[in-house]
Amino acid sequence: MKRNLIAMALLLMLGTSAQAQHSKVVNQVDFSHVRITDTFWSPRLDRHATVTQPTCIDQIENQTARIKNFINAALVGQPGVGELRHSGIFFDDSDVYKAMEGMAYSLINHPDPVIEAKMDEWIAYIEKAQQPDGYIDTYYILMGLDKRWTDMDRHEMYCTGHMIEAAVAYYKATGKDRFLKICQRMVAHMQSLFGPGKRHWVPGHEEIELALVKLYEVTGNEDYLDFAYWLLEERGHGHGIGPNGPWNTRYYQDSVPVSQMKDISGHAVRLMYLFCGMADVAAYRQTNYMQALNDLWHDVVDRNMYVTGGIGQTASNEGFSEDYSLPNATAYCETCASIGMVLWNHRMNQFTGDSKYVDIMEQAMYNGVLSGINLRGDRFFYVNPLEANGTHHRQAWFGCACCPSNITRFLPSIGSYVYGTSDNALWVNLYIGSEATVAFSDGTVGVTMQTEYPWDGHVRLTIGSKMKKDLRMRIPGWCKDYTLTVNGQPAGKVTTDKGYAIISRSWKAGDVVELTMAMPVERVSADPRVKEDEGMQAIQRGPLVYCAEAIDNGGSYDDFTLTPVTQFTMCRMPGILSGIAGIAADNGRQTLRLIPYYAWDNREASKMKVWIKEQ
Ligand code: FUB
Ligand code: ZN
Repeated sequence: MKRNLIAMALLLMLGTSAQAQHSKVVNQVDFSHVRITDTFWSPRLDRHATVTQPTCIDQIENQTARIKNFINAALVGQPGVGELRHSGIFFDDSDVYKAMEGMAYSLINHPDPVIEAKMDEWIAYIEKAQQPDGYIDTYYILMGLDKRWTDMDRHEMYCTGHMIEAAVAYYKATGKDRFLKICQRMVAHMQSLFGPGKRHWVPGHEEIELALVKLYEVTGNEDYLDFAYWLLEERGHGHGIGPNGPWNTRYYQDSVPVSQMKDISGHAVRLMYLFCGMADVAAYRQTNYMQALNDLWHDVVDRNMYVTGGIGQTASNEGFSEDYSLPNATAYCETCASIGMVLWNHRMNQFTGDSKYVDIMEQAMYNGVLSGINLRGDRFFYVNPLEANGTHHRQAWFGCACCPSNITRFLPSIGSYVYGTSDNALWVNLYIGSEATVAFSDGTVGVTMQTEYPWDGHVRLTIGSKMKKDLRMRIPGWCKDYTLTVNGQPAGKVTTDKGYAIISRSWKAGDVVELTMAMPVERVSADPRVKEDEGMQAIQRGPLVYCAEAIDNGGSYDDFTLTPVTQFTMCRMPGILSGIAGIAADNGRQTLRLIPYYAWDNREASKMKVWIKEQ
């Protein structure tokens, strides 16, 4: 007892918070139970299935050697086979896996035997390329297995992580476990080399950690969880030395143990995946990770995030620079980093039940992520600046194709972000038309959502069966005024908690909840410490950030100034840019026409800016 008191006093003196296992407050309703039926998203998912996915498959299979690498890797060492070399970048396997993850999600909204057969075909190539000891990475199989596991930044575990994510998605979508077994053999190989009492290893690019937790969750094998935890704990102890000498520990997020991280640094995508892995492990192990992530969230969001939800200011490190330094024209804002923001903030919401994380998730999703793909679905941005001179355009593919393959896996996964459950409540996080089957420990409930969001703030939710749960509807941070009704009558006693409006009652089949959120045009100012945005404002409506393109504005593009009397008119334009709501800003002398940021660079080349001069 006395010893405990001394230990507690020491902890208090050191200011170290006690370790804890953090149960999730909100559980995800998995994509496999949510069918999207939405006026904004469904056409995008259709285009994903008919254009984006075939584009990625074609790039992976025909235009580049990504599948060929697997086929060739299976031939290495076979009698009569000459020298074979790897083609492309050393982590190109990850694009195959990310595309496969997207194909698996896509099967929910677009069941397609051809896509499932394509996945089976690719899984067979992967299986054949897998080495007898379980190793699979086409770069090293083709370039020399003697060199494998010699360079911590060569992404072997990164590729494995993406393979696991694809296999888990495929298993959930189809019930088939062949791909999972390939992953399990590779992980067993890694566990034979690395771990307590074996070799140290600090993956240069995080990803494996979050994937191992997914593998644990579908298999129940705690060894995967232990391995994920061990890999996280390897950081910050000087183990991450590559063959060419000490690496830049801040770039690799390896300068202090992860639970002691106080500020963000380095490569933005790596950091997001690290934070996801930390949150995932925190659900099952005693750690300080959630306390650390809470502080780190403020460092990302309050000091280093663009209004589009994009992160990563500089190209040189594909990541962070100085706090409050947010240049617009040279913003990096990699599409993958915005996807990382969605993944991480979703997890933060699950642990806290706080809607401020969904606000950021939504901000990144509707702006920084969506801008990463054109409206036709066949061109991609890697870098998403907030100002452009007319020469920055989306491309069909990239040598380093992390962003196209990330967006093709992200889009069809959106079903996983809409709803949540806890013992006592159904949570509605995103307003996306959908039909869901939500499982609680005491039964399942069907839910239908109809909405014109993000163009309109009206949402209609129909409960499909008896339900004795609270209904928690997220009130977005941007929303200052809303009404809630049940079956056409005022909802009665509505309490609020952490950004959710809560209706407690016994629900019966057919009950209809209507949420109406006022969605005026808002003028947004940056933190005064952001010098690049001084004297300027951005325009936002609902979750969408707007921008001006020169092609819509003639002389107003350069001259227009927002004045105190500027009036805004919103106008639905069904035929323009796949149907948008445009905004006209009228200061009495000139008019500036604005379109959603995600829709820029879909017409002829044009200058673009998000921040507009203010008087
Ligand atoms: O290194 C793998 C991926 O390629 C990173 O996440 C991206 O930033 C790009 O460098
Ligand atoms: Zn990327």
